[in-house]
Amino acid sequence: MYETITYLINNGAAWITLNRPNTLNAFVSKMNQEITHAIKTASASDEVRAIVITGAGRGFCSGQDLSEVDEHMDHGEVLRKHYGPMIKQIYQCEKPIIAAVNGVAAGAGFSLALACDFRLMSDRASFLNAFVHIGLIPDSGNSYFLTRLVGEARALEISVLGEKIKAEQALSLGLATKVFPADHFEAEVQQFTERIASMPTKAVGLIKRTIKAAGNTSFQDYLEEEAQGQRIAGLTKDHREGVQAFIEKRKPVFVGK
Ligand code: T3D
Repeated sequence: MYETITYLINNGAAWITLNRPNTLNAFVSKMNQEITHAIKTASASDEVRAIVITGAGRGFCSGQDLSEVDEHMDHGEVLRKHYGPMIKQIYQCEKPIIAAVNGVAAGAGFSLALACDFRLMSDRASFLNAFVHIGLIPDSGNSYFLTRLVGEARALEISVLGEKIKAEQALSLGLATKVFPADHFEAEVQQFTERIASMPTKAVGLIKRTIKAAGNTSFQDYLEEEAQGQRIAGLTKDHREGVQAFIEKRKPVFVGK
């Protein structure tokens, strides 16, 4: 069904693999569209309780395919039409999204990883805010996410200097959630994903929503967002199961509803 990505569901998780390994999975507009579609599909599926985005071969994603760039291109329109909708779909997704960064994530590939909720990195992976090296500015939500993660001063350094950030450095900067040795990377990602997919999925989505509200609204509006979220969480089967399991002194079995 897809040409530039693969999509499969396994054990409650949707796995989206960027599949243009000869270019380290560079973006072409078809790939933007297919990722957007796959996230939408996963968001709507009752089977899916976590989403993983990773890359085929030795790279995660090298950003825009530079062989497709020419001087007649309106970069603003490319963003409005292709990158913006993809990043928005990720940002608005209520299910947890994990970037399994198996190799280099450069340019909009870095932005894609930043838009996700968790960034698991192989110790051979790296981030590169490559835009400045081709005379562009970070796009696809890059500065929005980066500034929130590392603060203005660091975001400026990372964006203007455009230096490669290795996995361990990414971890100490708060850009990576966890770093795993390349040899066990897939197994560790699988295990982490299973853990996330077995959580109370509705509550996780509502946690995402309230944390976003915390950074973007007044305290009064935040308190209202929190009250609305807790009301919804309190009506879930998983809330009842969590309380019941506590009383019965057993591990809860959440169903994501
Ligand atoms: O309209 C708009 O354009 C707006 C949107 C912009 C979004 C953006 O993402 S702009 C930023 C675009 N990306 C870059 O500038 C990164 C370019 N790539 C690199 O700097 C390096 O390739 C990497 C640091 C990512 C990896 O370096 P390395 O040494 O590990 O690998 P390599 O040898 O450079 O690349 C391997 C192959 O992938 C190579 O092809 P070949 O020689 O084996 O046939 C290389 O040409 C290809 N490749 C890597 N990145 C891209 C690419 N091909 C097309 N586009 C790429 N972005």
